[in-house]
Amino acid sequence: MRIHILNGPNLNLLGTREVAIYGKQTLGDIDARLAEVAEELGVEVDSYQSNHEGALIDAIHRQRGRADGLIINPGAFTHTSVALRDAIDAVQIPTVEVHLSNIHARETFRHHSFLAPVCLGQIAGFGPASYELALRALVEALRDRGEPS
Ligand code: CA2
Repeated sequence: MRIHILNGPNLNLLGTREVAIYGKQTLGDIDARLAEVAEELGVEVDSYQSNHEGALIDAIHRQRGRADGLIINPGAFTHTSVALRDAIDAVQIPTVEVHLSNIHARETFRHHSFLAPVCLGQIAGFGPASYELALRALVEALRDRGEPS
């Protein structure tokens, strides 16, 4: 089973600034932990980060016929991008939306996600653990659906 992890704009800066909101871990730290969890679960993971909406859309399209599941932190595109939502809807790959922070407890403009309605679910507010929880939940959901392990 192959899971692809996508990270959107500014998440390459994790661990360097805004540590009070997003924590001290870098994206590399998060990827390293996801690799450990993937090994434990017996699945393959790889990840991609871009600050560009079109590059993220291309990355989603590239996963057609490759990934069994997607985990995406769309960053600020969560709240703006109909195009990312359409890309997820188009490829029909089960997707979990993740956020480090609890977007529902922050500014009103962060409460709405354009992607959530086309995702299996959303995990928000657990810091880097949001990604681990998303990976565990997605693998379990795919196995329940009878995806080959
Ligand atoms: O909580 C999340 O994971 C977010 O997706 C993070 C986005 C924000 O726009 C969403 O509303 C919620 C922002 C990521 C910015 O990351 C930074 C990291 C370090 C320094 C500055 C920004």
